[in-house]
Amino acid sequence: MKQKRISTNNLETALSSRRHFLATMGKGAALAGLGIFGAGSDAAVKGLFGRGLIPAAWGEVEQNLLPKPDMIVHTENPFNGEFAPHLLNDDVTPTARHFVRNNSSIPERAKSGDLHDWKLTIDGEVHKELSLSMDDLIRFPQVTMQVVLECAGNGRSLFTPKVDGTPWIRGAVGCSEWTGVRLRDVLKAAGLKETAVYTGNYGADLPISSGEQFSRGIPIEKAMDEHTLIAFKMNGKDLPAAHGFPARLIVPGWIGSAMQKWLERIWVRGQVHDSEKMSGYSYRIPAYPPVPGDKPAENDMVIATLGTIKSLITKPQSKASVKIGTPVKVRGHAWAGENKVDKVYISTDFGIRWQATRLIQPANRYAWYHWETEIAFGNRGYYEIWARAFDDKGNAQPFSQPWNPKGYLGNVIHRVPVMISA
Ligand SMILES: Nc1nc2c(c(=O)[nH]1)N[C@H]1C(S)=C(S)[C@@H](COP(=O)(O)O)O[C@H]1N2
Ligand SMILES: [Mo]
Repeated sequence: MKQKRISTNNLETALSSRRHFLATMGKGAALAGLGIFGAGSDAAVKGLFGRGLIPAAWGEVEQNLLPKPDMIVHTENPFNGEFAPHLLNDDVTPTARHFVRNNSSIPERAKSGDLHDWKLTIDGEVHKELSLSMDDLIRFPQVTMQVVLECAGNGRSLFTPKVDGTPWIRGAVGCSEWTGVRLRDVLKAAGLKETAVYTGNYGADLPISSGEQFSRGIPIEKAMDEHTLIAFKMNGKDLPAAHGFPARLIVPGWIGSAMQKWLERIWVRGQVHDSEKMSGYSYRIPAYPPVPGDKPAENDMVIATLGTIKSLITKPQSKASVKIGTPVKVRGHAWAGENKVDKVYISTDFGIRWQATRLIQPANRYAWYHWETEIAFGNRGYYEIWARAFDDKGNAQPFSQPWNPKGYLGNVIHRVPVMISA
């Protein structure tokens, strides 16, 4: 694990883009090599080339390194990949272990870390249309917080009957540290009209084949929440290409698709945003539990917004084999949308008996909670460790989950098989 960590750190540096530095350092610094030095402390790179000799191309190749090591890659274009739960044990998810979910290709600007001419436009139901450069944006008060980011489709492969879409297992979730400015400060600067009800968020990624550009939105109340951010840093470094360089939304407690990457425009709307990805069966769930396998009418679908109560077992690793009587550390995370996690219970006998775990409070609201306990098995055999989280509003993870046509918001309990030997 120690060894792994080291390579992870290097990778993280390599993945981080070099641009924000360029923006803030002004024109003189727009020499590519200088940007690389500024962005990081990649010991491996410095060791190889020495200060002053790093080729500009190095950073550009490395920062776009996908897949990340040990990633389970579902598709390469668009790029979609996740990690097995035991690789997500860190308190704060390193950039190198954060899943990537793209609906289309990563924009060229993000790949090259180019801020030239980048502007964030705020228009629509505002008194004053804004067109902000990165220099303008970073002048708003900055906020740093850890936030759980989970794809609404995480767990999709666990639905029965099977549903279409990227077959996420359990790893399309992470909790990294994000730095940005409050969306509400920016919206206030533009001056919201009375008629503003929703945002329509647009990024620089264009569709790979046909259809509309990926665009989603959030209600004005959530946009004006003090925790909703326009982020430009992930884990202390400029946003990597894959995670939305140069800016993205962070909408705590909501599904990942609300967190627009490669952000370029926030269109303040006088109605619920009606883009393709807000309509039909996209990021929408039935208003009632349908018969599994049935396709409810489009009119019966409602927009998916909040995340659900959920937990992940990050230790032990699936299929670990352990000797009778040896203490086993069990650990994981839990999160609950906008609610609080109240407790996490585990069972090692298929749900007959349950025991409480020690719950560790989150670093800040919307970060994930951690939980841990130690158990020993008194007999040999095949066991499963089950974890079940409860929130403060009376919700718990189900054993068998209600079905929906696109496999969104799955939160069935996590089960980790272990073999106990004599
Ligand atoms: N512009 C843009 N933003 C986007 C997406 C996208 O395809 N394009 N995918 C969304 C979805 S569905 C998720 S789950 C998150 C994933 O963020 P990550 O790749 O940083 O983990 O980004 C969201 N923001
Ligand atoms: Mo997603």
